[in-house]
Amino acid sequence: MREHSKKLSILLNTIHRRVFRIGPMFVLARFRSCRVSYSYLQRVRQSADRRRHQTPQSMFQPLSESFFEAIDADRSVEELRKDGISLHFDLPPALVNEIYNLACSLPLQNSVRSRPFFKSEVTEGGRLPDGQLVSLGTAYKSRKLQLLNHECVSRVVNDPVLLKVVSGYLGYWPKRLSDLELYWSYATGLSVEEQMRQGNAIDYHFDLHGYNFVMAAFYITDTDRTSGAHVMFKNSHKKKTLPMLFSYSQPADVLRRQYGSENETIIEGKAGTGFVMDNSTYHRATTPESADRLLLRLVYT
Ligand SMILES: O=C(O)CCC(=O)C(=O)O
Ligand SMILES: [Fe+2]
Repeated sequence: MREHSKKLSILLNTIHRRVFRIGPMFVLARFRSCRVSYSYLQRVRQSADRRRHQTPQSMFQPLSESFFEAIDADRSVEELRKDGISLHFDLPPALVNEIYNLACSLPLQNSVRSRPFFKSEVTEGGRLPDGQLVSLGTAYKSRKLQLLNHECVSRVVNDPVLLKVVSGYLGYWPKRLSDLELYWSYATGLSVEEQMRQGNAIDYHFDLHGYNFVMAAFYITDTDRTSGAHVMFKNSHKKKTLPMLFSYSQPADVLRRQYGSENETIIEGKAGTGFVMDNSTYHRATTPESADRLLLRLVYT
């Protein structure tokens, strides 16, 4: 019975994590063809607005300077189309420091704990002073857009080159962020089941965030395969089988057969390392073992 309720709790947590707005989107956005049609409609709508001198409804204000001047936006969009990922969106150390300090100063939350806590209270192994082990700690978990009030975050969100890549890939000017997260993944030694129950996405899955969406993610701490690196399958934004389209996660061996093990890509890098990814690809976090990981993650829709 306990085993049953534990499994149910993992399932509910997974659904909660992945499903933002239940509705037709929940079915339609799984199909690439629907996402492409949605892009087309948005593009038509936005050009009609422009003809009427109306600016598209959007929460983004591109800044004049970019952190990513070295990025060739067209090439990056091509990489996203082909592989589902584009690398080298790296943040400068001073900004990484600011974001790190922000994550140390904000109250953190976790889905299995009602009381917020601070980074300074978490000791080795993800242990809080009352003995509870936490595998995740998210800033502003219930009102994540509040992160935009912090310039170090809003400067990344409104980066002109990033927005150019995002709009180039989506095919229209993004309207809003469907997710904005700054979170620690702690090296706890907790079981896979418990980490998943706490919301750590360590199983291969694809996300659904509205009819069309794309993610940018930045490591704020040095991250390698022992400290929570993100892993994804290149090309897996295409060619999902019907059973894949209608399930949450898939075992690695199924994905290796479908997309080729040479496409399983682990993203490692120093603090600041960033990438843009179509998060309809199969992807997952890995369990941090040697160090805690801090990640800033934006999903544009
Ligand atoms: O933490 C990560 O690296 C992945 C997170 C993720 O895939 C998700 O929250 O859907
Ligand atoms: Fe995900």
